[in-house]
Amino acid sequence: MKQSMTFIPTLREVPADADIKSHQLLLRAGYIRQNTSGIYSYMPLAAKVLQKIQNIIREEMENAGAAELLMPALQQSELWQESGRWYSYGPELMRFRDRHNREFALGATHEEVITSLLRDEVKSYKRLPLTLYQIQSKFRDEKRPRFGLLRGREFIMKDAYSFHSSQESLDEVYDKIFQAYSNIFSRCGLDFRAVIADSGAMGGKDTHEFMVLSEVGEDTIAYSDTSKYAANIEMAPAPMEYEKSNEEPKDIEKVETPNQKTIEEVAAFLNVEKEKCIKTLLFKADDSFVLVLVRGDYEINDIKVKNLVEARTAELAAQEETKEVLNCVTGYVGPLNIPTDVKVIADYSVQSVVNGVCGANEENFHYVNINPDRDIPSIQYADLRFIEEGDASPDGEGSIKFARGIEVGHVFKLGTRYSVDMNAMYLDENGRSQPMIMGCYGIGVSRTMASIVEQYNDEKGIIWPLSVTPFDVHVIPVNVKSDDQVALSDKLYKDLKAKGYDVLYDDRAERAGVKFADADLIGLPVRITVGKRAGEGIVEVKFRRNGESQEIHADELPGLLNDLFLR
Ligand code: 9G3
Repeated sequence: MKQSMTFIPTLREVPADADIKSHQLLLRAGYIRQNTSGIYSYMPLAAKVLQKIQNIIREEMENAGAAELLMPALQQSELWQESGRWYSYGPELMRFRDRHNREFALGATHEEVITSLLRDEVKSYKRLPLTLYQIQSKFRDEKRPRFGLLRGREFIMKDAYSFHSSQESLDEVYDKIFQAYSNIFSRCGLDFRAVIADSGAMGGKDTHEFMVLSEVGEDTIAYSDTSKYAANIEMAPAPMEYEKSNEEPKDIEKVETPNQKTIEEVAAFLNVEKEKCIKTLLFKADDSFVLVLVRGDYEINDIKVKNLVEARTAELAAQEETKEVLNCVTGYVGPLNIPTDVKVIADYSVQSVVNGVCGANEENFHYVNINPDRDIPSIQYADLRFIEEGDASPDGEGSIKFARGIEVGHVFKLGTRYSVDMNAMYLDENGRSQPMIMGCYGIGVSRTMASIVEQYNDEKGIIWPLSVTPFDVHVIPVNVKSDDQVALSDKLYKDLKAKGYDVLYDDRAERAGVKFADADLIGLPVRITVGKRAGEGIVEVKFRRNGESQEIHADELPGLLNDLFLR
């Protein structure tokens, strides 16, 4: 491709509202342009990278036994009403009416569509298992799109769905696709971890997220410093055992703690360690309230609360709700004398509190010498806190460290959540009608491209791995007015293309410095500069990865490229 023919609008300066490397570089190197908040155009170079990533995905999904199809982005609301999600999703689901005033959603995901498609086609267990996938734009009206392609409102996803007549079959396909994902992200050159994850609103049991390690990642991964254990911090189990002091239990006392609300304030005011305090927070789980206790030096994990009480959502109750339910302002809430219909659950760490402090459910008062086993009736203990760095790894090997990650893949065992609601049945070997068992598997394709840039860049620009680079070789004549340089460049362009290399030919009448700066930004793996010694057939080859360069005769190029591209 000649640069005078294609469209690579590079920028000299860093765009103002781009905060992370991949967003800055994809803009500056002319790969993307923002149309409006969270919505981008993929320019020619990005279109080629996306093609390469998608082809890697296609190869691996085919190996895993999945067939590619393409579903509509326009989804009739009736399908989402059948699954109940028309009402459970809020403004994030982009909805509109057609000319006949019928309601539609723009596809945020395709569980409803694929399930309705298969329920009409699959009647017998003999037709299962079936794994289908598509690569298509998805639409989610994010409240705060940010970080360029990492959190957009229109993005490219590979979404796959599998259908089974047994749990074993689902387990088998899940493992195959799990392996396919590992292959895909490895082939893209990414440093990633597969982590145990929470299924969110999707329900179902097993689920893993594929996380690219990056400081700009929104997720926190808890991983063992000596084993392969890794989990989204939302899910990582915290220890159950805690040391308990052997001091004698004393009698409860109510003490005045004027304006002392936080654990820090109360602990300082009463001159006790945070470990001696019990943090009590009221949560709203779906439509009921639950009182959650945790030792003062830990934080409550709302995902664990949600999963324990099997709610769709669980979040901190609002101030006025706390006032209403416990007749007390936050900061003085405690587990004593609370309404009997409010369930009390406590993190295991609370069991280690002896003669502790807790709110008195009365403004400006706390209790001291609380001993949970003695004083707090019907308490249910569970793992409810966030794991912390230094905690023992849940697999018993090593201790936990944190890293930030960008979620580029997520695989789920859905079970029959959609097939029951949408009546997607099949006849089993005994002729009995059964709901299909499902799995679903997603990759953020545009997010994967941005993640690669996050992991492969330097101060001059992008450094594409060979597997996904938009072009293999950048041919740059220093001076397009020199006949020798143009003749040799034309020859190289022709010969290398004939040998199957993707060549970008910078034939622009620009100053050398501009061409070299653009080449560094664009980030192709090999740059061939055709300069003063073109007459002798000598060119300079420079590798973008390590900056090494050498002068060689043009005839030696195919051999050298052969070695590099292993062709
Ligand atoms: C929506 C909106 C946003 C959503 C969803 C639905 C996330 C939604 C979860 C999934 C699960 C899997 C198939 C590919 C892999 C992921 N955000 N999810 O269902 F309507 Cl607005 O998408 N789907």
